[in-house]
Parts: sequence; structure tokens; C-alpha cells
Amino acid sequence: MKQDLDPAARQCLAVLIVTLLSLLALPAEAAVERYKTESAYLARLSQLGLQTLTEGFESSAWDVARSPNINDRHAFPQVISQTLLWESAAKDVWGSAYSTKAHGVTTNHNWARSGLWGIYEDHNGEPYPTTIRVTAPVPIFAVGGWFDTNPDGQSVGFLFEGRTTANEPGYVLPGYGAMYPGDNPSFGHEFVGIVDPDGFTSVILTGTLQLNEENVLEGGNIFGADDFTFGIPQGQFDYPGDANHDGMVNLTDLQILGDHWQSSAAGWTEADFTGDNFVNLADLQILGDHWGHGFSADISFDQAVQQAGFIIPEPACFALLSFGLMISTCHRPSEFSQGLIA
Ligand SMILES: [Ca+2]
Ligand SMILES: [Ca+2]
Ligand SMILES: [Ca+2]
Repeated sequence: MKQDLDPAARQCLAVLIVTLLSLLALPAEAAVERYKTESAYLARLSQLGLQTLTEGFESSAWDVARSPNINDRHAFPQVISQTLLWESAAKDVWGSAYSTKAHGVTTNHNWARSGLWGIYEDHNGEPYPTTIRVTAPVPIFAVGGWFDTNPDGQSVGFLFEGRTTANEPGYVLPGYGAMYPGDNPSFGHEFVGIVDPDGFTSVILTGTLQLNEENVLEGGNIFGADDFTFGIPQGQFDYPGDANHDGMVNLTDLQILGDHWQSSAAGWTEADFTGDNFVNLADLQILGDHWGHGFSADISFDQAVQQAGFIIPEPACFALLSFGLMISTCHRPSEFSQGLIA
């Protein structure tokens, strides 16, 4: 005898089957990717639609951690720059049993690849390997930078604390996390980058670590680094006024704003800071309000505007003056000038 399911039961069954199928179709954890050339790494970030955040340790966020020479060292346990937190993780990884000295991150000229400063970890003379943790407030997807080991010829890598799985060429260090070796022996600065499509909120920059037969961690080394690029989610790290995402609100951003003045199809990188797709006084006001962020502004915003040759349309004068601009050129041209003349 045939027993048809009633419509309600049939619907239930259908829902159950669809649910099971969708569970089976869930994507596996995406593989972590490693890059040894910066161009391939940057191309991948672009392909993934990630925004880039660069860190070259030149901005004033790092002024508290400058070590011009061996006798004039200023290391800080933690430095926050562009919303990323950089800190010494040496004692966390290697243990603190025999050390009471302060460890911290700092910058000097020796480790710079560009500009004046590169990062290193200061151990107050103690023989800890370099172990620097970078933490983000929201998941980010990639970290890459230029590493220089001392002595030359060693390689660095990335440790993701607490992870119990890893894909090739990564491996799990029980009790520590997932280790992804750079395998890029460093003679001078060499690039190593890593992309994790699943995202991460912290990563430790360190040597290519292993556990030896006695279950003791080894493989650390001493290095400095510079010119990092992080792959971050679009829009998450937008600092008001920082059109080009370099962590500073300065002439470059003002130039960008001038270049796109009165554009009606602008995004953040064209200096639309309000999100209305227009570049206008509201955006200029935001830039002015945050002028000097991330760098030591040696000229004021109004000086910069004057120097840049802004000619403000008449109705705008009042608005600008209302936030303290001393614009001497509030005369009659009805159009904004062709932006900025540097
Ligand atoms: Ca630098
Ligand atoms: Ca900027
Ligand atoms: Ca706008």
C-alpha cells in the first residue's frame, strides 16, 4: 500500500534535505597563502578586493619609539599606529622566567629600508629572539613586509597563536599555534607576505620556529623590518581626512581633495569623507579638523591651503572662516580653482 507523505511532512523533508546539502557545501577553511615577492602579494590583495594599509614607521605615531643610536634608545611595550597595535611578544613566546627587564618595540636607522626608520624589538641587551605581535581591532587578511636578519641568511615567518590547524607550508607548534615559515633567507631586506582569507586579529612576526626533540622552541633570530603592507577590509580603517590611507592627514590628502573638488562620483580615496559621493566643503572641513594627524604638522592647515593656492568660492568663505581658516583669497571666482598648485 502506498503511503504518501502529507504536504506538511513533505515540506519538512524538503527543508531538511536542503539544510543537509547546504551544510555539505560549506566551504572548507581557506588555505593560508605565502608570498615571497611583494608584487605578487599586492596583486593578490587587489584580487581579493582588500584595502591596503602601509606602515613605514615614519609617522609621528612612532615618535615615542625612536632609537637614534645605541646609547639613546626609547622602546615602548606597545605602540599604536593607524589603529594597529605593535608590541613586544618575546616574553610571551619565550618565557619571562629569567628576565625582569622591559622589552619593547622601537625604530632606528639601521633597519630602515625606506625613509629614516625601521622597526625592531629592544630587549635591554638580553638575548631574546625578535618576536613582535601586531594586533588589529577587526579581522584583517594579510600581512607582508621587508625583513632583514642579523646575521644575514636567516628566515622569518608568522606565528598565529592558538591555532591548532595549518596548511602547507605551515605547521602546528603544539602549545604555540600555527607557524608559517617565510623560507626567504634574508640578505638585506627581503619581502615575505602572507594572506589568510579567513582573517586574523593578531600575528607574531618571528623566526622560523620549531620544537626540537626535547620539546624546546628554537629557530628564533634577530631582525628588523620596514615597509609593511596589510590587507584590511574596505572602509574599516578609514581615518577622517586620510584619503590615501597612509595614516597621515597632510598635503597629499589636501591635494587629492583639490583634484576631485566638486566631483559627484567620489569615494574615500577621492576625498569624499562624508560618504555622499560629493567632494565639497563638508569634506574639506573634515580634513581641516583632522589636519596633522599622524605626522608632525610643521605648517597649519590654513597655511597649507594658502600655500596650495586654494581659491574658495565666495559663499564658502564664511564656512571656512567659521572653522578658523585665514583665507586671504576670498574673492569672486565663481568656480573652485583647478585645485592646488604646489
Ligand atoms: Ca621606514
Ligand atoms: Ca594621508
Ligand atoms: Ca562628501
